Amino acid sequence: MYKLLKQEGLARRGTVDTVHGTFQTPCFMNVGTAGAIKGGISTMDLKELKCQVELCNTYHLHLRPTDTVIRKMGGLHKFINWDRPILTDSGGFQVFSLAKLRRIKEEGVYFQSHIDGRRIFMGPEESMRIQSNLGSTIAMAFDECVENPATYAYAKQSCARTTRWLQRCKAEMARLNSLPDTINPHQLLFGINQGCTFDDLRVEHMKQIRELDLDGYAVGGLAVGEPTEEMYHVLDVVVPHMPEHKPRYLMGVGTPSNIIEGVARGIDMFDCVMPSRNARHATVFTWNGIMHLTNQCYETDDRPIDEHCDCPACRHYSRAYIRHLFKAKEMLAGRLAVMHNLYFYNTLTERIRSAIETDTFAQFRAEYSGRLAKLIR
Ligand code: PRF
Ligand code: ZN
Repeated sequence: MYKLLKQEGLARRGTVDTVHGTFQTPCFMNVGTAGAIKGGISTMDLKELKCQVELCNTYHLHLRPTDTVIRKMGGLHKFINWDRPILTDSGGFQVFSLAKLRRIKEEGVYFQSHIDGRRIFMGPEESMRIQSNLGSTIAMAFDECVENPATYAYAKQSCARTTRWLQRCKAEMARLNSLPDTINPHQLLFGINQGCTFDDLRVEHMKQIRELDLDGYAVGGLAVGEPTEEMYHVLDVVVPHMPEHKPRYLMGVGTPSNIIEGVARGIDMFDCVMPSRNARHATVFTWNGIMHLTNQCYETDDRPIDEHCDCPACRHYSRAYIRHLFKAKEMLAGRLAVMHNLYFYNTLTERIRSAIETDTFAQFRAEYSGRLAKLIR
């Protein structure tokens, strides 16, 4: 399933084959939480924006419109009209970040819906059944994303439980994939590494879960408030223990420079709400750094957001016009800015891929890792 095509240092250029087609890594997955990218972006738009994989959320789709409705509609791909890979997050993170009144037990998590307060239970089996009803390409294991900071003792017992949950996920996924009427009998399962910022817990947990021989491995529990250097340190420590011939996914990360630094440490897949969320607040990424489009200085600026960008917004509209749309609270403002940012992220990973192919990733990193993080006007 994962093919390693080329390596430069720890940075990997590869492909992931799935029933919904092959995607190229390093890859940025575009976040469509409830089955759509926020900002009014259609799946037709996504193809124009060079999106390879869409990420959707088990938690949100289970609450609304429910996975049974989506199953009746023929599965998530058909429902949202997207024929490329879809990765679904397990709910293990959203339950912890969104739900109210949660209680964690060995069997799973009891919580109240953030929409209507309804009492819900989700454990490893429930998460797998929901993701199987959705029929996504890649299902994520049900994990506990431990809050930062956490005590060593708590992180240790939580990791052990996440491992037991993973064993249950694997068994349930195998059962569901072999049922005669499964939407996607080739659904893949990725395990998730946890352990906060404790090096020995991270490594120990990674060693345990790699024994389960899953289709891919994610690093979870990062970008949850720890300093960036600590996140990079965890990657330095844990990535050498990840299987070489499986895709490696850093969950919920991050800024353009986080992505470059993640690739430099051996990560293949990323996802983040940052490009779409920031865009909706008029913050856009460019090859020279970050811009706030609502600044006065763009009032009569005839240039596109980025002069080196070929996205639909940059091909057709000026900074001055998009700034005006934001000021006038026109829906088109967010839509154009989201299109630009997603195109930027998808082009960033594309440029990273060609840099690794031509052994110029080190130069690319030196040139852009700092530059893309700067605020410009
Ligand atoms: N677990 C899951 N999803 C996630 C995370 C995690 O730890 C994170 C952490 N940044 C983002 N999304 N299941
Ligand atoms: Zn653009």
